[in-house]
Amino acid sequence: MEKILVIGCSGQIGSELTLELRKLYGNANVIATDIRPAPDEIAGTGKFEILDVLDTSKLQLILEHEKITQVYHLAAILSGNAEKRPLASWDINMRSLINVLELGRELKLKRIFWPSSIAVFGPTTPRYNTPQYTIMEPNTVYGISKLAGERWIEYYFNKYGVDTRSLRYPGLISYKTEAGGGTTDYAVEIFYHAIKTGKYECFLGPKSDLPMMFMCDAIKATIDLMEADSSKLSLRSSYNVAGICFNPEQIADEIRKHIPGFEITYKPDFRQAIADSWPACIDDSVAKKDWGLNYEFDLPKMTEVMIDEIRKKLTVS
Ligand code: NAD
Ligand code: AKB
Repeated sequence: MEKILVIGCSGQIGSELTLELRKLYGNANVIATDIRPAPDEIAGTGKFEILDVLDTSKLQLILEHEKITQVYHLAAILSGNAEKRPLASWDINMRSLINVLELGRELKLKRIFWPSSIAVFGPTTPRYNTPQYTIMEPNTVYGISKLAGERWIEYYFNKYGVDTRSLRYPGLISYKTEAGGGTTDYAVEIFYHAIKTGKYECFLGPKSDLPMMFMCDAIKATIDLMEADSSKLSLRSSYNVAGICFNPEQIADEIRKHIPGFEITYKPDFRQAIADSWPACIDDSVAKKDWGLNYEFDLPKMTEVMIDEIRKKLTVS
């Protein structure tokens, strides 16, 4: 019987992943934690505890008391916010991971999921069809922490046999919970502005191609990777995940098919330099070959669902 701990359950990914894990493993077998309160759907369907992942003693207590077998460690400071507080973000991103890995080793946890990001790549990486193995010289504190994290999870697998698994998520797009301070957040914000006001001022320029992925596909990929037979995994750093590649101009065109008068203007800020340093689209053939990564959502299908669901959400509230 698996007993799962989610760290960072109140964020963009955690708020959906926790509920999906509860569907699969049972409400009582998925313990949700975050440094801030959980959304009602999570607090109302199973156990939730406030946890600062830097608090090693409390983390250990929960892992032991709940007899946890698997951890999904999602707590992190994302790219945009990390640039505003570089050292504090490095501390949270790295120390939290080491805490989880060390306890994973000591308590012999069965499996640990920790997400990496396309931010591990940098301006010297080939921008198109970015290979799984390539030049990696990230120039953001977030990207540096993700690249270091990838090295650490691989190290714990090789040296101590801790079963670590990871995906290099692209920008994730969802309608349930707001994005948490990243560079790809425009692709979520744009829908709320389009529906509420018919206008959006984008903080990236029109041609900023980036890899993105709809949350349903991201959750499925995460669980598929965690359930894959260990013998199928040829790498223990982090798998490239491509999703869909588009830029602000292209998503605006797609939104206009549903909201004809939608207007987009551009006022790039500090996040433009971050976006320019990341791949435009990446090669995820290794994940496809190893454990069958696949997607359901392209840009038109994702746009349709986002608009329908956000409209419903705004009408209810
Ligand atoms: P988010 O910011 O929405 O959520 C992170 C959660 O972690 C928040 O609820 C926050 O309260 C919590 N947290 C922060 N500090 C904490 C601490 N000290 N102790 C406990 N909880 C703490 O982020 P997200 O988008 O859900 O991302 C989750 C993970 O996925 C992160 O590692 C992120 O780097 C990675 N990722 C996300 C994306 C994306 O587009 N969302 C893309 C690539 C990688
Ligand atoms: C961010 O923009 O920081 C995240 C990511 C791609 O890691 N969405």
